[in-house]
Amino acid sequence: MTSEALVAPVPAAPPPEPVARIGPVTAARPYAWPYDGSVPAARTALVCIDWQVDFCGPGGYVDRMGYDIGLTRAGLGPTARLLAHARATGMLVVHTREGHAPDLSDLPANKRWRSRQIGAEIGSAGPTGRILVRGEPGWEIVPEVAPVAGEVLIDKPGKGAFYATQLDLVLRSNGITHLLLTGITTDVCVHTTMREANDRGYECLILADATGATDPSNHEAALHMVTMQGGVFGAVGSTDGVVDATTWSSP
Ligand code: C5J
Repeated sequence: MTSEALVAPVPAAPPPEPVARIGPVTAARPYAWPYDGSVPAARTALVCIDWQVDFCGPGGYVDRMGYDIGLTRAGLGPTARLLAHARATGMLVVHTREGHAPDLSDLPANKRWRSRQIGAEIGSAGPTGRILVRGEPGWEIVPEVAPVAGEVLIDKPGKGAFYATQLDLVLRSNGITHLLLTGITTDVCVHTTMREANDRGYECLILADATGATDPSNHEAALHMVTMQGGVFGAVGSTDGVVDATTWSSP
C-alpha cells in the first residue's frame, strides 16, 4: 500500500450560492435606478415605514382623524410581495414604528397639541389602545407585513427614521448603500426618511405602489417632488420594476 492510499480524500467544496443583484430598474423615474447601474441585494435594504395599526387599521390614529384607511392600506399587497422578494434575495429588511414612551416624555408639546386639535390626541385612549404609544395594539405592525425573526426594528419618536434612532449605524454596519422605501404615509414619514437618507448619501428608490397617503393628491405630489432636479431625492419605481430588474449569478 502506498502512503497516498492512507490520506483521506478532501471533500469537494460546495458550489458557490448564486447571489442576486438589483438594477437597472429601467422604468424608474426620472432615471433608471440605481445611478450606478446595479447593486448587490446584500448592499440593499428594504425599509418598511410605519405599517402600523395606527396608520392603516380600523380604530387607529388615521381612522380617528377621519381619513380613509383604504388609501393607507393600498400599498400592503405590493409591500408583502417586496418583503418576500427581499427575504429571498438576501436584502436587509428594516421595519420602523412611530411611537412615544408611555409617560409621553419624548412627545413634543406642539405635536401633542396638534393631534388634540384634530380629535385624536396622541396618548389618549381609543379602540386600539393609547394613540401612538409604544406597546399598545395600535402601535403594532399589521400582520400582512409583520417582521420575522432577525429583521431590524427601528422605533422612532418623529417622522424621519434617522432622527433619534440607530438606523444610520445599523445600515452602515451592514454595508448598506442603497434603499428601497415602502410605507405610510408617502408625504410624511416616507418622504422625511427619504430626504434624511439622501442627505446621508444613500441611493433611494421609493416604490409608488407600496406607499400611500391620507390624500391621493399628496401621494402623487410627494412622488412628483422626487423626480425634480434630475432626481433630487432619488427615483420613483414600482414593485414589478424591482422584481423584474433582479438577476442571479455566481459570486
Ligand atoms: C404621520 C407617518 N403621517 N407615519 N406619520 O403622522 O407618516
